[in-house]
Amino acid sequence: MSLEKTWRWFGPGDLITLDELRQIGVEGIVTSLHHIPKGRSWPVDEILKAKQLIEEKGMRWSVVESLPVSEEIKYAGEERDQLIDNYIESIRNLGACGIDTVCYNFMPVIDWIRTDLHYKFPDGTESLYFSLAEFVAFEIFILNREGARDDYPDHVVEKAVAFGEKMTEKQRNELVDTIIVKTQGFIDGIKVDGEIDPVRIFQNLLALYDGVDQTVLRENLKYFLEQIIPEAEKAGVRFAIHPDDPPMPVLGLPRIVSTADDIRWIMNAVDSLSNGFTFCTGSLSVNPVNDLPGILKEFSDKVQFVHLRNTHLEANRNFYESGHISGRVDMYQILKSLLGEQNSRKAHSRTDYRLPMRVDHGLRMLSDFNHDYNPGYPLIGRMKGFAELRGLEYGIIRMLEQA
Ligand code: DNO
Repeated sequence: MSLEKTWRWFGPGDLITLDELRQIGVEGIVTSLHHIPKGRSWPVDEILKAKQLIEEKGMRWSVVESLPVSEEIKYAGEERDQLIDNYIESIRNLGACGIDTVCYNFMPVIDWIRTDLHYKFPDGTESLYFSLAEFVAFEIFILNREGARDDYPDHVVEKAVAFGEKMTEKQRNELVDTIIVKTQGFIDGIKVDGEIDPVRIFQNLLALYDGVDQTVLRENLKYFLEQIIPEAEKAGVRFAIHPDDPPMPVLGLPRIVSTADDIRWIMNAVDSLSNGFTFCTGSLSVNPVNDLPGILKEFSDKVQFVHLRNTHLEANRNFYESGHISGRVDMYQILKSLLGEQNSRKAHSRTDYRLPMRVDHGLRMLSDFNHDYNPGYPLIGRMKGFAELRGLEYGIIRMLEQA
């Protein structure tokens, strides 16, 4: 039995249509109600509208990504309980509509981070790059964050300062646009509307986390899980927390979904199959301490959603995305384990045995250059990854059958 082939689709405004996805062989859609502001509950009629659009095209709404968690829940602001109530209402409504898997994250202030959205390979394709030194320069020279210099190793700060001191106005604007506007705008991250200076928005958000360290953030996550997971169980909805990207503390803030220890802590905080995680190979693989096959082995029964993508790690925690097959992640091993996990769940009569998998990101190539796709989400590059993974999986399944 193959993994369920899913694809992240950004709703009716997506440049890629559901009809096109069907041609590629997509079985299930991963999407969110992007038009509903973060914090509001999702009404049944809105959920059904999206579901119907997808089902009319012969696919199913496999996973919600994301049901965004408001900042107030993460830093325990005054409105936290009200926001959790709204969140629970969304869970009940999703369950009532038959949507059974939800991906979310608990990263303070900023979701995924890249510093270059046009990293060029010699063959003409483009990828996404993260330079820690450039990000630290953003903290020191653009956010003017006190303490940034003390939070990173000296050799990284030196590089950041060398870059920052020579940074032109154009480079500065590009970095702001990349880190705050382009990578966050299309997901459920920071929204920058109109005249407001994105840097100010960012600084104001950061200030709200004053005093939030790893212990506090973990407690806030536990508080949230203790309330939502019992409701998710009742509604028949499984939650899948997404790892931090990149998996390390930044901005002087803790990140608590970066390593095997973190995952263990979260799984123990509330023990339930509804308290699961998204096995995102791309995010986890850029922390050198992470042993992906080991993580998969230890927590395989809690994987509820899979993101497959590969990376290449350089010195100083810099990395770039390297497509799907080649890179740090042993895709053969990972796919083989995931297929084994499905079989074992089936043998144990679990209803959640078929794992939804989406090709995460893709290189920009060929006609992708003629379109303004969301960064990391081009059509042709993702389709190439999709085809590669599908072929690799087919080979593994055949091999297992013959063994
Ligand atoms: C970007 C992704 C994120 C991630 C969400 C999950 O491409 O890494 O959008 O999927 O944070 O909640």
